[in-house]
Amino acid sequence: MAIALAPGLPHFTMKFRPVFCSLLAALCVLAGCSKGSDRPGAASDTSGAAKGRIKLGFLVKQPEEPWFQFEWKGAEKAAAQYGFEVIKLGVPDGEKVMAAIDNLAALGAKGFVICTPDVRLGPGIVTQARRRNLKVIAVDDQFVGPDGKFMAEVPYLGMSATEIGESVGHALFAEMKRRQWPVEETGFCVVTFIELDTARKRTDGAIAAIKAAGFPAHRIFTAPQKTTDVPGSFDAANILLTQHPEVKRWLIAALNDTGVLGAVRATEGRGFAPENVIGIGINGTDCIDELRKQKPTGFFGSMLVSAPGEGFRTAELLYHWVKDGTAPPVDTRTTGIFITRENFEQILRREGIIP
Ligand code: FCA
Repeated sequence: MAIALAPGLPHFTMKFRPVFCSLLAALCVLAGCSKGSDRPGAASDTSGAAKGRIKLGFLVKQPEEPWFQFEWKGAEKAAAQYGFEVIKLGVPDGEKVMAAIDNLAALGAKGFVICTPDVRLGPGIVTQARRRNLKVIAVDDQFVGPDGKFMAEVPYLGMSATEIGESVGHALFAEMKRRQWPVEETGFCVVTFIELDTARKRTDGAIAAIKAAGFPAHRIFTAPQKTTDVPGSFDAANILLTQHPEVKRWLIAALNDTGVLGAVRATEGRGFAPENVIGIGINGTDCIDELRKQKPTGFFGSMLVSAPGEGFRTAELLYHWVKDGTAPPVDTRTTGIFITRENFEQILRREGIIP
């Protein structure tokens, strides 16, 4: 494997360079969310006991994805530990992001962590946040400026995308070898979303690693997904499978578990038996139900990264920044652990991701 499979999560490699109820209800309507602690878009604690506490927002692009629900859980843990309030909002588009920032300010919040629905919203988010005197930390998807470069002035925490992608490539190749698949009957389906840097780096990493291991370049096929959900990747993979009826066995990679799940569903739809499909995802949070299925599917495993760990750490960094003026590290990267049906319950429990 290209990355060390370190024993505990969260693993943070830091690169320091010098480094209330009606109003809330209105906010939730505006942000397209609902109230309740474990549901997407759940709102903050607005009880009397919470008055006077620091309030921080945690905004995520896809609140329906378990990854982001686990990030929220981590942020709530930090809130409980440090005694601040976390306001969780789903922001699936730019309009919802801007409305959420205004409403956070109206609620008296001092800052927010965000996984933006579009990295090119970065400059607008920063301008709006400054105007409202809110501090911002980007999580998962790094802001991109008008010049196409990352906005290094905005503290960021995210995956070591290339390394994690490479680990997927290595693990796919190793499993293919273990099953003794003839290479000439095998294809590598890579569901891509190149618009997003962290996504492109992950799939590029998987391709580079499998090629370096000796898998032929002409048997690697990319399938661009239009939307980063199961239907988006199902459609992308389905087209690819139709174009390559000669392929008898498929290796599958994508930017995350959701991407691989969609492609695995596509192979099922086209009659591939689970033993002729090896899909390896990234996140480790969005494949729990899949790996718990009694009968194995083509979804073989995932690179687990700690979503609760990322949620906890970003919320904690923001809290210290607001409360003590301690600026967060500008760039923090997390690594992964390979999980399969054999070990996932044990590892997820050990990492405190499931009880
Ligand atoms: C992106 C993906 C998420 C998760 C996160 C770390 O935002 O869309 O599924 O992988 O990076």
